Amino acid sequence: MKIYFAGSIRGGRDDKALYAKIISVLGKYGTVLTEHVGNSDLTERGEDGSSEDIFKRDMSLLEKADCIVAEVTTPSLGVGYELRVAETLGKAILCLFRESAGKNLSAMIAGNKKIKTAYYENLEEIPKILERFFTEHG
Ligand code: 6IA
Repeated sequence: MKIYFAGSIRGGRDDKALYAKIISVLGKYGTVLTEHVGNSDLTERGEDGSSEDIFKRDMSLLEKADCIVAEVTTPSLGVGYELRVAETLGKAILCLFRESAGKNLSAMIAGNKKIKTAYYENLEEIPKILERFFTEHG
């Protein structure tokens, strides 16, 4: 199973530690193609390489992936874009939204029947959510 994990980068790095933890749980189910999303050295300022190269590489990884798992609590244009591309490519899609953060989830995600959205409060709930998703889509 090739898993594309998506999480905010230029949209804000407040949840980067959480991304790293989710990526490590995802390792149980397959290969995470995008481990860099959890890299604590990666900042939102964008001095991290050519945008064109990043775009090309990520779109090619997304094509190769079997599914996409996105942590969507911190809103990110890039993550939203990736989700739409994944939908067009017919990938299985799981979004994770942390209700306790007090943010509002876009209706483009919450209202989309092609996207499974799991609402959670804390990290301890993630293994169960992933187990359910990969049992259905494994
Ligand atoms: O709009 P955002 O930057 O928040 O979009 C975040 C999404 O875009 C993530 O899910 C990533 O898949 C993708 N993305 C954004 N920036 C990068 C990036 N920067 N590298 C890979 N994917 C990215 C540089 C990384 C580096 C190791 C040189």
